[in-house]
Amino acid sequence: LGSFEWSDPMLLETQLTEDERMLRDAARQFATEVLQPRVAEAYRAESDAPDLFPMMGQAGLLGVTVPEEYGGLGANYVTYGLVAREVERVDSGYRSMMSVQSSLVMYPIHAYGSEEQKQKFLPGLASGELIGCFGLTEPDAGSDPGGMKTVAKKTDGGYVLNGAKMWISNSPFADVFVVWAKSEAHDGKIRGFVLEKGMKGLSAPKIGGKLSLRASTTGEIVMDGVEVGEDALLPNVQGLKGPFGCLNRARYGISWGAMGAAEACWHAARSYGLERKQFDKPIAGTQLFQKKLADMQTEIALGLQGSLRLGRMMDEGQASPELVSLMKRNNCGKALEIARAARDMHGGNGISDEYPVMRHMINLETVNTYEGTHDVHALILGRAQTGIQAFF
Ligand code: TGC
Ligand code: FAD
Repeated sequence: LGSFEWSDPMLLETQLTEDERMLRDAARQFATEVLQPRVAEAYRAESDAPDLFPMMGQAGLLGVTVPEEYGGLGANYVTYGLVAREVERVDSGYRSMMSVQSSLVMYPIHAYGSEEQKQKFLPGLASGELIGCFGLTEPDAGSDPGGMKTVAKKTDGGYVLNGAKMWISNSPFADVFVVWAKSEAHDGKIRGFVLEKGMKGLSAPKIGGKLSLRASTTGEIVMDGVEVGEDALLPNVQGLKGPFGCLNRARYGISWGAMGAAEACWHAARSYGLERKQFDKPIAGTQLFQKKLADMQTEIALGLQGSLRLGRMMDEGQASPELVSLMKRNNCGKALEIARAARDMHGGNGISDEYPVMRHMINLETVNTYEGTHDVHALILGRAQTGIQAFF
């Protein structure tokens, strides 16, 4: 038998290609040198960070899977997941900024957009010169986006949009708004529209007072008679499968990202336990402490391995939306449990922002909720194995 690598029991490292490792290492360097030094203050101040987008763009973190001809990296989904893991090791909010831009804005423009829309928006989004947001959730339609009230009415040369979106990452400083609305001209079917900052009737007030994901800016999108031309419509998709096609990619990335946050908490708890002494010995030398470390190690090793397998299946075109739900749900739920345990293992210091554990823990409350709550993904999996939908 081989030797045991405590921090990588499944030898994930050996399952990656040289290119994947190289792009992962670049993301790790960016996360360590640029994101890590600013996160504690950004979180405390709940500050906006539009300046991070060009830096992320330059580091190749935006549009990892988008083809190079549109400014992306043209890399595979495994690489995208590895990047999410590195960024979320620092903070879930930073990963949010990155994954909304890549999976929820660049992906739909690339997959469903016209050639003109791709040429117009993708290079700027890849460089971070443009910032994007994705408006699906509404005040009265969260887990059930099919209940949205935003409507697009046909005009002579295009559409007029009315409605409001809620809890939208990046919206207060976004330049490009991918929004989903029921289009009267298409039998009330859900269609995607690309709106631009400055359009008359379009505003995006910030939501303040968030106790979670404070390093990421969240806002509303208010559309009060926003008039757009035909060229704002994403021509190549209709129905809920449009937004869900984007969510499949983002949820997959979150499954990796949540494990990055969990790893940060696990490593912090281990180091803290080796240094902190009580009853004349390191607390890492107690049975209860070691049991918690063993549980963390096990869940993270299994979670990462699951995400890698899902990433390979995505790259081979074999992944199902239900498997994405399984991994998003499992890894978010497990990461949250790990962060809560790590917070406890730090004792009183665990509540201080000098240590990362409580910040990760509170962030993971959001990560466990957005892109489909833990329970909604259970219902997706329950339906897939019984054939009975239990949503209503
Ligand atoms: P249902 O009847 O199941 O499906 C309606 C149509 O959609 C298709 N579809 C999918 N297509 C591709 N991928 C998927 N994952 C799909 N899921 C569904 C389906 O095939 C069907 O197509 P068609 O052609 O037959 O019409 O829909 P339902 O209304 O019963 O939905 C139920 C449910 C619970 C599955 C769904 O609504 C759901 O997943 N709810 C969760 C909502 C959610 O995830 N919202 C995310 C908002 S965005 C966000 O949170 C970004 S945070 C990002 C960040 O900051 O990082
Ligand atoms: P609800 O749907 O009202 O759910 C409340 C509770 O009821 C949950 O526990 C849920 O599991 C449960 N529940 C709901 N339905 C059922 C059911 N049928 N059976 C059993 N239990 C049920 N959205 C975007 O579109 N774009 C974004 O960029 C974005 N960013 C976000 C950023 C942050 C910080 C946050 C907090 C949210 C963001 N969201 C975004 C919204 C997010 O996707 C929603 O909050 C999420 O989908 C849940 O919807 P909701 O908040 O309306 O909760």
